[in-house]
Amino acid sequence: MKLLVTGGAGFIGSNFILYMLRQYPDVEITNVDSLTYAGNLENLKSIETDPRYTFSKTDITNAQEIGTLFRQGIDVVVNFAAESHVDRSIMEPDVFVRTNVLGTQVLLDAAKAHNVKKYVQVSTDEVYGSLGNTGLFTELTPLAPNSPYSASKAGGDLLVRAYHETFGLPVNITRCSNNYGPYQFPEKLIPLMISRALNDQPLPVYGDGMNIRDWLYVEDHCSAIDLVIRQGQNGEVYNIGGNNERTNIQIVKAILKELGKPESLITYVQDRPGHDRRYGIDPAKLTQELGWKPKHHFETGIKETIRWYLDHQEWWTRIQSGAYQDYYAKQYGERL
Ligand code: NAD
Ligand code: TDX
Repeated sequence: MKLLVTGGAGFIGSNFILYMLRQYPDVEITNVDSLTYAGNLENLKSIETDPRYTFSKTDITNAQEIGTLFRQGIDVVVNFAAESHVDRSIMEPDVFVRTNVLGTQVLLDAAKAHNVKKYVQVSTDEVYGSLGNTGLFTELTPLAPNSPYSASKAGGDLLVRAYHETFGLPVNITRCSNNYGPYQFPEKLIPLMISRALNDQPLPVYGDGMNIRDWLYVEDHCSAIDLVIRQGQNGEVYNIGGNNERTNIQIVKAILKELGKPESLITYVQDRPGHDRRYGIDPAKLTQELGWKPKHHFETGIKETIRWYLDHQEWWTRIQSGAYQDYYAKQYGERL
């Protein structure tokens, strides 16, 4: 199988490439990534000389270069490439629309022109908006995105759907809940809190800390995508989640406890505008129709993740410089 993975230098994409190369001796992977602030080839150091793996520094909005890459013959496309951080989307929505909407359309056109056997769009539960205290997102929940990030992801999803309906492109859309695990950029809740706690810096908790996210270990997301590639019914959407809802403050306190750091580091800061209150995924379609089962329990997964960040301090301290710092100054000003 010749696989074209976009965004493979990011958090989930790099975990997915490592997972697929471990799983399948005969897979060939081309990783297409423009290396934005979130792309880090260090994540893939262990396989950079693997003959089954090729990297191309290419922007998915560049139709000409994308066309050239598809001409080598591609069986399956998995599109992870995206601007992925909600807070950044509030500051600069335009780059989100460019990559997440226009980039998706460029990939769909190339997939159509070159008759790929499967196109998988890696999307998010955030396209469904926010839940109240009860209920879960199913694949039939109407799209109601609340941030420029989730709106741009929903825009991409709608194009994917349209290319199936109009051109018969063999697509799937996956919508996963919040991921955690190795190589997650330290702007996202869990690695941000781990890295700041280790440096005895205040931990910025938005609003009242009672927003709920549904957490899944990244490798379980990868195994679900692998299954969708092989067994997903064309045109179908699959929700991915491990029934693991936690409030943000629970997560932050668990990290502090594990690291032996005081709760006095917790600092409540102004809420994120448009902050979704609760996400919760109903994964029944994936578990019942395709037989997917997550392997990792949160209690052990979070401990392993904290251990990984402790063992890889160089990885995240190198990231925490330059543009990353400028972004934090803009985001929090003098508050931290
Ligand atoms: P990430 O920000 O860590 O990685 C994104 C990658 O895409 C980076 O390597 C970046 O360089 C690359 N990229 C960005 N713009 C590009 C462009 N124009 N052309 C080529 N490459 C480009 O993101 P992530 O957390 O790994 O998320 C991957 C995908 O999974 C995204 O589509 C995201 O919406 C989705 N998702 C993420 C989560 C989560 O919890 N992180 C949950 C559900 C779905
Ligand atoms: O400093 C923080 N303080 C805080 O309280 C940060 C960065 C976050 N939060 C809160 C906001 C959210 O309720 O923690 C929760 C998780 O925040 P993020 O890590 O920014 O993730 P979220 O906004 O839930 O989106 C993530 O999951 C869905 C990914 O970033 C998306 O790419 C994915 O689609």
